[in-house]
Formats: sequence, C-alpha cells, structure tokens
Amino acid sequence: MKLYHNIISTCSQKVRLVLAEKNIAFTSELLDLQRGDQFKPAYLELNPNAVVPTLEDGGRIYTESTLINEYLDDAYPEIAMKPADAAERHRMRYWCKRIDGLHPACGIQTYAIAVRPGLQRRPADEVKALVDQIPDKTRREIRRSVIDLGVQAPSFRGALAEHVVLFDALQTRLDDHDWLAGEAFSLADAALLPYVLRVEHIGLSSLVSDRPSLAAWFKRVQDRPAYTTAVAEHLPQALVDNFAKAAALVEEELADALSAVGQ
Ligand SMILES: N[C@@H](CCC(=O)N[C@@H](CS)C(=O)NCC(=O)O)C(=O)O
Repeated sequence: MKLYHNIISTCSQKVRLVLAEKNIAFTSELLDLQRGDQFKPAYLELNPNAVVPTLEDGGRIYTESTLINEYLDDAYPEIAMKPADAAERHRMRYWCKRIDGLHPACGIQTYAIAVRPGLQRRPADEVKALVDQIPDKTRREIRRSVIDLGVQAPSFRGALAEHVVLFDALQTRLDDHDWLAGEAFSLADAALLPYVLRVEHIGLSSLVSDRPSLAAWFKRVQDRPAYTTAVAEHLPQALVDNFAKAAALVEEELADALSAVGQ
C-alpha cells in the first residue's frame, strides 16, 4: 500500500489517522504542495484534481479522503471504524459529509492566515505559476484572492462563519456523547480531528476553547496512540511555529473577524 500525501494536509491527516488506528503499514510518498508536486503529470494521472491524498492498494488507485477511509474500513475490517448500527452509520456519514463541506473554508483560512506570508516572500511570477495550475476555476480564483488579500479577502469571513456553524453543531452533539457517532472513535472523528487541529494552529483556538465539549473531545482524540503516529510525529515544530508567527501578524484582524461572526 502506498499513500501519496502531505505532512500538514487535513485530508492526508485523516487518512493517516485511519491507517494508524488500523495498524496498516504503508509506503509514504510525500508531496510538497507549495512547490507544485501535485501538478506533475505522473501525479495528475493518479489524481486529476491535483490534490492529496491518493492511495494505491492492490494495484488500484483511490482518491477522495472520505471515500479512501470508507474503502480502508471495508477492505480492512478487523478493527472496525464504522458503527455496527445502521442509524449510527448514517450519523457517522452525516458528520463526514458536513466536515467535507468545511474543507474549502479551512483552506481559505489556512492560506489567508498561515501560508500567505511564506508565498509573499517568493517571486510573484513563481506563485502565479503555481496557482495557475489549479485545475478547478473556482478554487483557483479563491486561492488567488486569498493570497492577494489575506484575511481581508471577501471569502474570509464566510469561511470563519462556516466554522462557527459547524463547531456549534459539534459542540451540541458532544455535550452528551464522547464521539460523533456510536459509542466509539469512528471515521467521523478521524475526519474532524485535522480541522480542529488546524484552527488551533492558525490563531483561532478560541473556536475550540469556547466550546468545552469540543475541547474535551479534542483532548480525548489527542490521547489516542494513532494521533501520535499519524499526526503529531509528522508535525515539524518549525512549521507549527511559522503558522503561529503568521497568525500573530494578523491578530487584531482575526479578533475583529471573530467578533463579526459573533465569537
Ligand atoms: N476532496 C478532496 C480534497 C483534497 C484536498 O483539497 N487536498 C488539499 C490538501 S488538504 C490539496 O491537495 N491541495 C492542493 C493545492 O492546494 O494545490 C479529498 O477529500 O481528498
């Protein structure tokens, strides 16, 4: 089994979490997304959307992180990560779908706050060439705007508002449950973790700390050995520090934006 992935990509983290929970060994092919590895022709043949992760297993290619995780749970069911009960399985997929819906908003926030300063230090034509290769027009235009305008980009506050709506719903669920579906850590919890971790890394940790049940869930997930194997061990401290420094540069704007969305 081979995983094409990236250290900090949320979608890669959620697949690595499932691989770790299931103790599945894999060969790692890391892509540098800021250098454009995802646009190389050989990779585009595997994943024409030019995104990570991509899983290769038994000679077949699997894309889309949520579907990769479903595949892994179907193909390697010894450690099951879907609830046995049909209604709880529906609940698990409901959360996965909502979390997938948050993904573009997470990208907007991450680029506007944390990735932008690094890109601004590079030659403008190099960054333009990178963005121009994004196959999807909407994603390309949003990326361009977020790199130009940062937290002042028109999409930024909407992205923050989307986080608030979802995190409120999660908080309500977790007020009286340990996990998002059923009685155990499932694919839905694996799907959520990277997005909660991301807001922690980019100066938006109040979105979690203001929601005690979500914060307690986050702590529970971080206590799992799979979190260490799949996420923590891969995170270079320099990158975490860079994200924190970038967030500090826009601290006041973030406080304004949070207050504008009622936080
Ligand atoms: N729906 C896809 C989304 C994958 C995705 O957007 N991956 C990001 C990293 S989390 C990526 O590869 N971005 C490449 C880029 O921004 O150029 C999935 O769930 O696999």
